Amino acid sequence: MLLLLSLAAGLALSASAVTTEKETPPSQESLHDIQKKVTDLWQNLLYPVTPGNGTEGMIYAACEMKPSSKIDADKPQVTGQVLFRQYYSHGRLEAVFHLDGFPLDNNQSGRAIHIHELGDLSRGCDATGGHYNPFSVNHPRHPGDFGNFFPKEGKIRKYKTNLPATMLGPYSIMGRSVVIHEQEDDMGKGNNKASLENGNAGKRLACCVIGICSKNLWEEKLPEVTDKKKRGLGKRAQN
Ligand SMILES: [Cu+2]
Ligand SMILES: [Zn+2]
Repeated sequence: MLLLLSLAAGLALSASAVTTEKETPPSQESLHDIQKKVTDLWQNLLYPVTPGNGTEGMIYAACEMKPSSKIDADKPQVTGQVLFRQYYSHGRLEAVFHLDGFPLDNNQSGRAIHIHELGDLSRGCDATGGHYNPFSVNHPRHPGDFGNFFPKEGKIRKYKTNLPATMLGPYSIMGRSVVIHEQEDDMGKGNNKASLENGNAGKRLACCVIGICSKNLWEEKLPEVTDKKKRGLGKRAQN
């Protein structure tokens, strides 16, 4: 009898708990908790990089630049790396551009660098598609529109922070490509259709696919691109 009574009481309690749940909208805390669980799920699905494995919650990616097989031999043969890193789960993307193979003349035009939609290098850089444009906006508001880079002594050495692209979640740039163009990006001011799609940056000199990496390359290249004295650029601000 006692057992029956306690069972009945238990049922009544759980019934009232169900009723309360139905009537109360989810709290801010539980919404935040759900959001975190979804982000963690993405993280676990996409990256084998988790806090505690020596990266301190930072996610690293590398893109090993190779000249397009379709580019003429007299054009710059660009090699080097574009490196990315981002704190999980709410950090902003940072990038290191460490590229070689440009003419030694310092008065050459700027070179556009973008993230393109596809990580397919099968036809030189032509199979990488257009600019990665997950939100259907005009150039230069695509997340991977990095603007123009001006080589010095044949090199690009550049560190950028607070970039709008991301390595996390459904709009991750992982597995997509980075493309460097022969010409300067008109930043959407060219008064034609192509300007709002790709900045009229011309031929694709070189490209690469963005992939997960360890922190080793960052530790190697970051001091080199941030140490301006070592690069002989003095105090002059550079794009
Ligand atoms: Cu491009
Ligand atoms: Zn663009």
